[in-house]
Amino acid sequence: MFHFGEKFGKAMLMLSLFLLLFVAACGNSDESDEEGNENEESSSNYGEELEHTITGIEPGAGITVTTEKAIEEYDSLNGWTLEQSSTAAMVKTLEEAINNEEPIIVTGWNPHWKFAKFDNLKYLDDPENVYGAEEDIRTLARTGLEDDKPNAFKLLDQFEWSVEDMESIMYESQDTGEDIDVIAKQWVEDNEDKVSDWTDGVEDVDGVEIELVSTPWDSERASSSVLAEVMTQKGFNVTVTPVDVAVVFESVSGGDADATAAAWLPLTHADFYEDVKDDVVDLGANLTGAKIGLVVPEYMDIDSIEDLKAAE
Ligand code: PBE
Repeated sequence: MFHFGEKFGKAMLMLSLFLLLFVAACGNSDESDEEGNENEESSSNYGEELEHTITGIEPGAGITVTTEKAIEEYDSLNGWTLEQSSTAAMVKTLEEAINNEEPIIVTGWNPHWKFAKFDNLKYLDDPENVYGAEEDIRTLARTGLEDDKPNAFKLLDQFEWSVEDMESIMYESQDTGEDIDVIAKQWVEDNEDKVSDWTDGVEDVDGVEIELVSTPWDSERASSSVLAEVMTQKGFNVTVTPVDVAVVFESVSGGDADATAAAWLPLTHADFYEDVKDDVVDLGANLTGAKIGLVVPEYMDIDSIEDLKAAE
């Protein structure tokens, strides 16, 4: 009994020592794993958490096409997908993620009120320059417009304003719930100086028809509404039709529409523009300093598209 007891005791001692070492070893390896993740692969989990999905907007948008290019261009975006839906759905998903401090990557742009509503957003660096640094919003006219409707052409050519001008309309509409059209009319009334530069040398007309094409985003609803109001005051009979980006370029180059003030270049609408550039008249930028790219909340621990990890 005694011997057995002694042996049993020793065995128990060995067992508990073994267990102690085993547990300690496990604990240790857990810790070093976590540390390893934090130090070397801090961003690797976002891909898994997001199921390698970027939250996008409408299929017909320039930024959708550009983001498909980014996915091809960046090794770090290998195996990622762009989920296309609508701008409203993107903003809703973004808001939910921010409320829960969860990671999210959206296709984003300025001017847009999301940067005012959520003050913690940042663009991811784009070292391959797929999205470019700054975009212009240009006015394009159909060939022949200058001869057919010289006063319309002159006004469209002279139309230019700033990011702040455009945003003031977008923000106010967002804050008050009032339609962009109504706010744009008020903006025209309040900004006589700018408007008189646009209409300088433009003669009043009597019901000349003008067909503008535009896109359905708030930025372009603001510019088209302002232009339509100013042209209406000069006596034009203005129609604004919001269409897909592809249709904007087709209809101006084909002569079905007179002009658009909604061309984001040099990159956002590059593919659409390339196809028609010899068949449209480029009236230059009506706004400079626009931007597109991949946008994330600041609490995400990444700064560049290259910080993301390809899907395995
Ligand atoms: N946007 C806003 C549009 C143009 C205006 C950047 C979403 C796009 O075509 O991507």
